[in-house]
Amino acid sequence: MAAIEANFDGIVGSTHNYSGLSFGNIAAAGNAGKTSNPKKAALQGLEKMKALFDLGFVQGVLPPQERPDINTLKRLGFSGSHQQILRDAATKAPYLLSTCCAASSMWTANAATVSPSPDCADGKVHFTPANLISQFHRSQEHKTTANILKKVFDHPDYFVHHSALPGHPVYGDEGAANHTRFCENYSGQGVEFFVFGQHSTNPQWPKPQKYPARQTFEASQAIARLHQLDSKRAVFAQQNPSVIDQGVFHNDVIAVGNRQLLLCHEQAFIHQKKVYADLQNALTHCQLDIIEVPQNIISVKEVASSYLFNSQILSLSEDKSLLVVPLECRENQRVWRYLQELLAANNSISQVKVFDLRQSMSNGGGPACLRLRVVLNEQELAATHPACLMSDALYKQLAHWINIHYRDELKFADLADPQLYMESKVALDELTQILQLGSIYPFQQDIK
Ligand code: SUG
Repeated sequence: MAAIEANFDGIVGSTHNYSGLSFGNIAAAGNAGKTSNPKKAALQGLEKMKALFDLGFVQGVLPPQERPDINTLKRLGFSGSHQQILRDAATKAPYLLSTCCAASSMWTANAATVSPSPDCADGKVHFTPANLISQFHRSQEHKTTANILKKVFDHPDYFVHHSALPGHPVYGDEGAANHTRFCENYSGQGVEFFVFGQHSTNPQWPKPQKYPARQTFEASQAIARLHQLDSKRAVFAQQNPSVIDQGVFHNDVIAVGNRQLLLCHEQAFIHQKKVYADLQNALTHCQLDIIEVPQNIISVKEVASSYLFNSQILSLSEDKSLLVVPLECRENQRVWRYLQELLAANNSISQVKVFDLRQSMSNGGGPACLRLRVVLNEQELAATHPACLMSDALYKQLAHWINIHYRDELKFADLADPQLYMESKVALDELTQILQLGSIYPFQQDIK
């Protein structure tokens, strides 16, 4: 049966702001305190979705989360009306208010790890929401993410939903940002590639010194077990700790792969040549095509600022691919020159498309961060919630919805504005109607 790769992008939430919450994420730290534009952020994301839909790709949308997250503030000891909780948090614990307002669920590459049905022993698509425990503001996402994924992929014959891994540092999991799949065709069995930042239970293994390694070996192994992967077709590699210390906080900031192609920096992994050999050994049916970018052509520093590898590789045909890159790649002369050379060389990347995703990029999220890849065969696609699949009509509805409900300026002081909280609830309630998702948010369940 034919299969395709669908990309489910996160809709940016109405509280999108720059709070500098993610230690080790250089863009987020550098933009802390700046005024954000949630409307622009959401529209920039939507334009990318629509452009890829217009090119014929299957494009899905995933809704944002309930923010401000009053329930978490309550769990942390704030009480009273929502007005009082927001005011108290803003004055007594501003950091907590920021964490409970982050719109970080927009980066759906961190929503879950997904294994397509040909890879799993039971022949079903497996989903494990990422616990995201490395950053407090993101550790609140997985429960709602699980609710959403269960609604969008809701058929026991085709989809299996696991709980997030235990919330302990040994099992730190950041989802598909550290997971890539190689295959000859989407419909056949593939090789799943897990990249971890540290081995938690064995102190002998190298670790970054400055910034956290968010994904653990133990988490990646647990996911491979849960998803019933064939051990001969699952490859585990360690991310180079020195690049984590230079701001490469996820593997998808320094490597991207699709089908037979791996595009990565020469310093992406420990024992890089062995990683290539392991992947090729596992990929028995076809030749792995590796494009390795040397440090003297593009440095790790430029990797972290341009997000060249946080690109999307989309299959245009059997042997041609489109590379979707952020505007920052065109603004960096060396990166842009490299991309022109890549296009001129006779390899599978035949087109490059540039998107302005500056609002998301300023928090360290590029094109690839904004999407969760789900490989689906015809039956699985037919069983996927249709109201979350992009269409001309949905695009118009979402653009209208964003224009009506989103602000075009947000500063820290606005996060405590009770009006923002009400606006966000009204908008999300309407969105669940547009996407026909029923009640997915805590505030909707409270009302029942
Ligand atoms: O987890 N930034 C996100 C960016 C995630 C990018 N995702 C991938 N590489 N797949 C993070 O660090 C910043 C929020 C703030 O500081 O306000 C933030 O959460």
